[in-house]
Amino acid sequence: MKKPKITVIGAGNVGSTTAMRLAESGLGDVVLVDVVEGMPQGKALDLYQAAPVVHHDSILVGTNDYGPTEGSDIVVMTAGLARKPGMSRDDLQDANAKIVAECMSRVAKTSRDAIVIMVTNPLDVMCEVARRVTGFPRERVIGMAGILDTARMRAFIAMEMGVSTESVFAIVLGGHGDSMVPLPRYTTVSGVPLPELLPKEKIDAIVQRTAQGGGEIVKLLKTGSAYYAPAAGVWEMVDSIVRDRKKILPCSVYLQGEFGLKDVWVGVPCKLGASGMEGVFELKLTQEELALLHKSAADVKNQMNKLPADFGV
Ligand code: A3D
Repeated sequence: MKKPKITVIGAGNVGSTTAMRLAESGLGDVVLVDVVEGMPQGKALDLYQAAPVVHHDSILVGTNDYGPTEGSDIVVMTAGLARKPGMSRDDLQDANAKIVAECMSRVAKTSRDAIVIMVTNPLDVMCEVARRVTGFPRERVIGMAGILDTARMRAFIAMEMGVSTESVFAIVLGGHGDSMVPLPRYTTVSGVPLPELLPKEKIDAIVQRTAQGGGEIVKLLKTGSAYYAPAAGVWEMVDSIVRDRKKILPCSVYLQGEFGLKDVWVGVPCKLGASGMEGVFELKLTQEELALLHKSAADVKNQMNKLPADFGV
């Protein structure tokens, strides 16, 4: 059977780490694309030379053009500027919209049937750029953010309670920004809801740290933003799609009436399988939680409205 072909656009920190995780777990052959001459070729060769040692049969190639990406099953979009200290994700919008539009116009021509996983920030708005430029249905443009946000929350809870991260399950909804909506009520440790396990002040502190989790890493790194955990988030989405696992994962989705929201991208739990985003999982929210989700969606919509009508590609 043919191995899946996965293109990763942007061979920087997130892109190259993603390529490594995908190749080493045998999910498919990987094509790494970047504008910097020689860099994706060098990184792909370096990653491939690890194969005899870490035992995988994935082929990795690097390229500066889209010829080798032709007919990709999955395209992971990581190209674009990353945050530096003092910047918000929205500060990246104008520059990254141009990059995303340019790359997606190439994808639309070379990989018409691909499922696109977006990573470039500001995530939810860049999903809209990809949707408009490719014309792909919402099932095939999906944003990676919620897995990262929930993974951060799970890690903080595990640290606080001294338990395995695997025993912690969390849900974070909303846009990938400061107005994201962590849901402690649906967060459990081995099936027990978090509010029964930790005092409110501790939970509030964890929620706050989760919402600012990206900024915390940017401040520490000083020269860029997080990439190991983001690449793990992409890996989990690709794994669910390639293996048709139908995992329920929090992803940015173009909502069409779910949760009372329409024509806006926000993080919600959805089913990922061989067809891409196979359905939104509409969990029951309290009035207060729903209001927070709508506020977060309004922030995304506000940024979406600042996009140009035409991307010139
Ligand atoms: P970085 O290491 O700078 O890599 C970006 C790469 O994109 C560089 O190698 C550039 O040369 C390349 N690039 C720029 N323009 C193009 C183009 N037109 N075509 C192909 N390649 C191009 O950044 P990074 O990997 O740390 O982050 C990449 C993006 O992901 C940024 O926008 C981050 O903000 C975003 N990001 C999002 C999350 C989410 O959870 C959504 C997490 C981490 C990073």
